[in-house]
Amino acid sequence: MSDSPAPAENKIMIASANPLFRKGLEKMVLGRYGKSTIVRATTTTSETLELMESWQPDLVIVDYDDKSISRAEFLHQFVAGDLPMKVMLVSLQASGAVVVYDRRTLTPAQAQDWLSTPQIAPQTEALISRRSFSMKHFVFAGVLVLVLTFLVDLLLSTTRLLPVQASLQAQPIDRLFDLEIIAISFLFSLIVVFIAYSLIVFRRKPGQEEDGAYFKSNNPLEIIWTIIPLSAVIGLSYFGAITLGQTRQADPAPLEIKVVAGQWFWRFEYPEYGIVSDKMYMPVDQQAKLTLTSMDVIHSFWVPEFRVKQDLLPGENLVRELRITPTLIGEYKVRCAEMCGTSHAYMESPVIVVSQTDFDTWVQGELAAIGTDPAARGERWASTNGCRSCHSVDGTTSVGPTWRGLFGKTVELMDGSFVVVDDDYLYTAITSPNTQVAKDSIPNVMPQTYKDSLSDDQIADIIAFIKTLQ
Ligand code: HEC
Ligand SMILES: [Cu+2]
Repeated sequence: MSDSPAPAENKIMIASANPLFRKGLEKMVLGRYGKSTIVRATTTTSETLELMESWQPDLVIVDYDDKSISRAEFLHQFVAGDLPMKVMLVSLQASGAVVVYDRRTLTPAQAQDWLSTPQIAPQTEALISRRSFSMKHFVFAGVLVLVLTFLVDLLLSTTRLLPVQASLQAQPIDRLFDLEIIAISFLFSLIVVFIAYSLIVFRRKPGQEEDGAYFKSNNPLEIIWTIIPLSAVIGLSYFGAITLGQTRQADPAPLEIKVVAGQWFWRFEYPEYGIVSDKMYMPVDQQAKLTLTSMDVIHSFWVPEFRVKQDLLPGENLVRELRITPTLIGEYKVRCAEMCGTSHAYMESPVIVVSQTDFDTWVQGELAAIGTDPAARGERWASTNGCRSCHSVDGTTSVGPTWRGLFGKTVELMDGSFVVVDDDYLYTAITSPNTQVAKDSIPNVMPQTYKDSLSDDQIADIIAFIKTLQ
């Protein structure tokens, strides 16, 4: 509205079917121009046209949002007349936008604007310039996303997230990791850049009261943001399946190793050589075919440097297989990657990758050790079968009773009877642990499976070993 203190107009007509609009404007106009101004209001097209003709107002204020005043008819009469008159279009929906037309200067283009465009003419231009302005924002933010993706990827791939790569099977897995790290860097950058950009560039500046535009739906955008993630997920599962296939490729002549896990030990058997060990020795560059099984609960075989991982399940029909071709000589550790009880965290054993010659030397050494006296063999069986994780040989009590001084001792059983520990007692205690349980011991903790997994010779060797612990 004009700021001039003495307006030429004194006959003002307000055309709107909306009573709030009429009342509000009338109050404003009277308050501003004083009692000398006459205000009249109309509510329909015909009423408006008639009064415009008969009363000849100086200024007509039209409610632009009101569809009950026909714009075409009104404009026709306004352009056709020749008495000086001003028209003010007020749109409350378009944030109170106001356009003023003067009968003497109204051009056909202006009339066209008014009739066809939903927005008032000067705003259309602003809208167009705002749109190219927002394209500029997208291009700029897009470049920032790419730069940040590159930097985050660089950071993630130079910080050593993964331990050294020590097997053939690790190579395709690491390629998949590389791909995923790029995807992670991109998604991270996409979100962070757009949030930070909006917070900084589109923050509310002082004096700015407008809300942003409201979008209800955008089909192309929704189709795009469904198709892109869908194809990304399908693509990743495709690469995942290929990678899985590559890690399972079988060599014709692998070294067979039987891996047995139990609470809480690992046992490695080499059937080709008749060796049982609590350390896993592997010759470099030769594929090992591991067959894995558990004596009690579910465990999981995981050497991070080899990348591959496999659960060990109890039960003969649930034996699992894993192929590993070590490529780097060194000492690693297998750890249990499945929560399996109180000592789960300590369920680690050495995994030693050596040259073929060193492997042969180790095999010879193991075979020689088996040949010596029974007690020495028994000591080996006790450690390779995990007895030592529950029984100490130095007198300290751990999960089970110590073996020190056990042979020849008089033991009080749960039923109150007394027995002297001899060969028979030990044999029964190993093969059927719940038959005779010492008074202050807990039944059902010691595995019940040694009767099947140990030969009678091995049990005799262990008993010979226990006898030496006096
Ligand atoms: C998970 C822990 C655990 C493992 C592994 C384990 N034991 Fe035991 N063992 C026990 C517990 C607990 C007892 C006492 C309760 C019982 O007799 O069942 C026990 C009792 C025994 C006894 C009788 C001791 C006594 O004082 O009466 C002998 C002998 C024995 N174990 C030998 C072995 C041998 C040999 C192995 C390996 C082949 C082995 N244990 C593995 C927990 C274990
Ligand atoms: Cu475990």
